[in-house]
Amino acid sequence: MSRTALVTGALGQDGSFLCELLLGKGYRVVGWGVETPPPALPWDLPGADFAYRRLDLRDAEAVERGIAELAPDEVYNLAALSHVGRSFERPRDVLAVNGDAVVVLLEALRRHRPEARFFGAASAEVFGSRSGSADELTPMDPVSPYGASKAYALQMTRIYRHAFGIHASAGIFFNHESERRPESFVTRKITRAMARIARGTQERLTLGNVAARRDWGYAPDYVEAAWRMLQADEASDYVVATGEGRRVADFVDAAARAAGLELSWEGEGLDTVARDAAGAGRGVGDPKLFRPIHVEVLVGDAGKARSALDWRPRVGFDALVARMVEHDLTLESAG
Ligand code: G4F
Repeated sequence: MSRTALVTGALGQDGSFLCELLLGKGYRVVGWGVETPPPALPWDLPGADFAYRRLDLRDAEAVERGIAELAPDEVYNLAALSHVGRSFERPRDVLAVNGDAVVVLLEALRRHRPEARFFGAASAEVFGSRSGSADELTPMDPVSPYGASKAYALQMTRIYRHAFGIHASAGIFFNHESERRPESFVTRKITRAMARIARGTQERLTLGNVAARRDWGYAPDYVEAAWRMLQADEASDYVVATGEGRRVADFVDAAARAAGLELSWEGEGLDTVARDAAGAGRGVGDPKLFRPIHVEVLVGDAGKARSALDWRPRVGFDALVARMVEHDLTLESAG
């Protein structure tokens, strides 16, 4: 009999890739989310056993009933308010969705389905800025409401594992991107802008802190790690990362090159400008895009996921950027 997986945040970047992965493995998949589904889903394949339900995780009664009725074998919690910058403007909503709602789910499992396996998406933001790379033993020191909400959820996941014996794992995901990323995140903002600049439909790109260094991987690799965590005998926490840190400016350069442009940089901070070969400013600083507190460097050490789960990122930085730019050039050509 096929296993039933519940995926929260099913229509987001990670949720959609995970639904595809699970359907490909023959699971019956139920997605929960707060969005209205588009007429065609990316995983609308013949024979796919998928159902979507609008459900807000802050509604504890609906979650309890939903878990009791569905009796899932695996639960993947990917629902989140995931924008770090915006979390400074909506801290209470962020804590409710990314923190409290995780406890609502874990509590529903404890009461109605304790044998189910649970995956929670934690985040590199739990660490705050690091000078070296972070692993599972690195102390948490979040500096944004988003990071604090994820640190709370991660710790509650550990508590449900140790106190109640729930098979509850957390993936401490570093940045993971794809052609499904919304433009509110810097990578997709850059690749769409470079595609438009190359096609002459956009003049320039505005940016915040281009010196920030991130560890960027490809989202489908990360949801594969989540699935592997729930197949392991023991639940645990795992850093999921590539181990390579690049600056936002490096991402801009790589995306520009992939779109056929060559940029050179001048100035620092707000005065940073990236110019093209003709001297036109194509990347410029915007004070609104700087955050109240910056996390300058986030790089992860995924050694534990490598050895315990046999997990490795398959798509590296250059291939990721090339893939996203190619997708966005095609979008631009299609009009
Ligand atoms: O793309 P970002 O908004 O991602 P951020 O803040 O690193 O968060 C992402 O990764 C986390 C894991 O490390 C996740 F937990 C989280 O949910 C999300 O997926 O920004 C990346 C960097 C930041 O330093 C930001 O300040 O880019 C800098 N940046 C510079 N200009 C910008 C911009 N970020 C955005 N969103 N937009 C800009 O114009």
